[in-house]
Amino acid sequence: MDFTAKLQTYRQRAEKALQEHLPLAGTRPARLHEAMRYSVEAGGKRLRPVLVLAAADLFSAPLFRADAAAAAIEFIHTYSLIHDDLPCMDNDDLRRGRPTAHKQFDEATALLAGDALLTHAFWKLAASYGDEPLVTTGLLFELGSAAGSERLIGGQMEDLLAEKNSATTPDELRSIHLKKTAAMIAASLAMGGIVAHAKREEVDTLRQAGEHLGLAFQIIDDILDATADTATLGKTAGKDAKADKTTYVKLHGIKAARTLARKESDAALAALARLPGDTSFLAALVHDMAARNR
Ligand code: GRG
Repeated sequence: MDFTAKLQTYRQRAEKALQEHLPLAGTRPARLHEAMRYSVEAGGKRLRPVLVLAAADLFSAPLFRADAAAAAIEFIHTYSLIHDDLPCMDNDDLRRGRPTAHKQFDEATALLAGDALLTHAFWKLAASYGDEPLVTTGLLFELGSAAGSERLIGGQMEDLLAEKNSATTPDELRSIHLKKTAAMIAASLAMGGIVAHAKREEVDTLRQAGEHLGLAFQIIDDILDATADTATLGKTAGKDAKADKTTYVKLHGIKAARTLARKESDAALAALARLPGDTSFLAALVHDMAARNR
């Protein structure tokens, strides 16, 4: 298996799916649709859509069936980044190597572009899988639960509260990151399985693998914030220490954080090994994310 070539193929497919499912440029109101496209087209690693496609592929779904699900999760992820960057949250100027949406447009437009991407994701799922009501329900359930008040948004709320609480414990931090970061990564793998009609237990295993991968991903994110530079990351580096934020690095130090990341990556690999079929691409992706520098 040529990992780099396969990753490239999935990424290209994800880019096409995003284009196919974004509203056309010039749709009225043009400013709103421009802002939605600006943030989506800024790129990024496309980890979540790649996971949807790779999980669907693992269960031999025709890949075009996974395109709308891959686009939908990236729309939600992008909305969460736009809102996270707003002055009322992280107040950041740089994202995906470009000025953040509220810098490029204005705060109200950025807020609305995020809202619109969030809503658009669910509309696209409902519109794309109408011929398979069980798949539609499964996807809406998975994404709604991952992105809602008990996981992505709840994790963001708890993260904001923890910023002001220097007594955050390692268990509390793990729980925040399970919600804020790992839920969407877990949902990506599960949605690929759902599109491909994987069995319920297999979807559960995909979700478990995703949770561990998501935790490893977040720990690496904390390490990169402390060790990498802004140009490489495409977003402001060193923000956590500046805000004295509770992170894996602050709680455990860089060396122990790396060990924890390895532990979560290993648990993700163990979950993948319980799945049928050739999981070598997903396993290589777990290794690649652990070794990433952005
Ligand atoms: C505002 C509802 C709401 C949620 C915000 C995504 C998020 C939650 C905050 C962004 C800050 C952050 C460090 C989140 C943890 C998840 C994470 C590492 C997001 C960045 O994902 P990448 O690295 O980004 O996959 P790209 O740009 O590559 O897609």
